[in-house]
Amino acid sequence: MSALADLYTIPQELLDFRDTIRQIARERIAPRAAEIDRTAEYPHDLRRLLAEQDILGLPFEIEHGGTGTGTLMLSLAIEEIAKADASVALILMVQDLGTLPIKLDGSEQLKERFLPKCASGEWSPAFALSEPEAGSDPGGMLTHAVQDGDDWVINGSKCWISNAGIADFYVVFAVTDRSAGHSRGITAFVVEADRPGFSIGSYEHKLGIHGSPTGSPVFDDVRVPAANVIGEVNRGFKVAMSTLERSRLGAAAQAVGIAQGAIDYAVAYANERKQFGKPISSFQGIQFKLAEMEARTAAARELVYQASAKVDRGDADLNKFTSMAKLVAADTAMAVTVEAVQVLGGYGYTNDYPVERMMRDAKITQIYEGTSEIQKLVIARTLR
Ligand code: COS
Repeated sequence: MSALADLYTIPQELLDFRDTIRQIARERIAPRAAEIDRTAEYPHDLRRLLAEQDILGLPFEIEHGGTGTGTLMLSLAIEEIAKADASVALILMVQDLGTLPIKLDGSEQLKERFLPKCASGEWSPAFALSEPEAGSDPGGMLTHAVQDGDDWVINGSKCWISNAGIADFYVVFAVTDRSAGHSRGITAFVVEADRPGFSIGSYEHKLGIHGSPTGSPVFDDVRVPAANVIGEVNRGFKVAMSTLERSRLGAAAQAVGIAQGAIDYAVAYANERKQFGKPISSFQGIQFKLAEMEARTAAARELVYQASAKVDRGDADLNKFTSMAKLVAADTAMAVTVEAVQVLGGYGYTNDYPVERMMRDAKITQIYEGTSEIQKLVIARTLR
C-alpha cells in the first residue's frame, strides 16, 4: 500500500456512528446552544445525553468500558458536536484531556479506579496544569508537593481550568523537586474533588464557551496517597507534554466544527437574504467569501484527520502533525467565523443569530491547549 493510501481510512461503521452523532447534535444540542450561551449554565442534561449515547466512551478502550474506536472517531464526534455547540463539544474534549495522563502513564490501579467511571460518563475529570504565572510556560509552575510519610501534601493554585467545580477529580501537576530546574522535578497527581483543602477559588467570566465553567482550583495542604501519583515522581512534565500533544487535536476538531457550523449557517442565510432584488449568494463578493471559507475548512479538516490517524498509529511525527492541525484549524475557525458574521451583516452582529457566538467560541481555539504561537514553536523545533 502506498504512503498516501495510509493517510487515513474511516470504516463504514464509524461513518454511521458519526451520522448518528450528527443527528443528535442537530436535533438535541443545536436548539439549546443560544440559551446555554446566554445563561452560561452547564448543560447537565446534554452531558447525560452524551453518556447515554456512548459518546463519552469514545476516548476509552474497550477494556476500560469505552468504545475502543480511537482518536480519529473521537475527532469526528467532537467536530459534529462543535458544529452545533462548542461548549458541549468541550465536555467530550475534557473527558479525553483529563484522562489521557492516566491512560498514558497511570498505574493499573489508577486505570481501573478512574477510566471505567469516566467511560460510562459517571465521572468527569479536569486537567490542572496552567497557573497565573505559568501559561505557555508550564515548566515554570509554582504549585508544589512535599512527601509526608506515604502521602503527598499539595499547595498552590491553578487557573483557566475547564470543568472547574464540575469535575469529580483533577489531574494536578506540582513541583516535587525544586532543585531539578525548569520543567523538571514536576509530578502528576490525581486529586479527588472531595479532598479536604481543595476548593475552587474563583470562576472566569469569558468571551465565549459560556456553557463550560472555567476556574481556579486552590490546594491548601491537600493530602493525597502515593497511589495517586501518575507515572514516576519528578517525571510529570513529560506526562503533561505527551497528553497535550494528543489532546490538542480535540481543540483542532472543535475548531473545524465551529468553522463548518458557521459556513452552513452563512450559506443558508446567503441563499435566503435578498438585497438589490436578488439573493446575496448571487453576488461574487459573497460567493468568493463562502468559497474561501469552505476551502480553508476542508484543508484544516484533512490535517485534523491525518494527525488523528497518526496518533492512532503512534507515528513518530505525531507531535508535529497535531500541532500543525491545531494551528491551521484554530486560525481557520477564527477567520471563517469573522467572515460568517460579515455575510450576515447587521444581523450577524446580534445574538438573534448564532454566528457571533461561533466567532466568540472560535477565539479560544487559538489559545487553549497551547496558543497558536506555541504550536508554531513546536512545529519549528521539528524542522531543525
Ligand atoms: N513528549 C514527551 N516529553 C516531552 C515532550 C513531548 N511532547 N516535549 C518535551 N518533552 C520533554 C523533553 O524531552 C524534556 O525532557 P528532559 O527533561 O528529559 O530533557 C522536558 O520535557 C522539557 O522539555 P523542553 O525543554 O522542551 O521544555 P520547555 O519548557 O522548553 O517546553 C513547550 C516546551 C513550549 C513545548 C511547552 O512548554 C509547552 O507545551 N507549552 C504550552 C503549554 C500548553 O499547551 N498549555 C495549555 C494549557 S493546558 S490545557
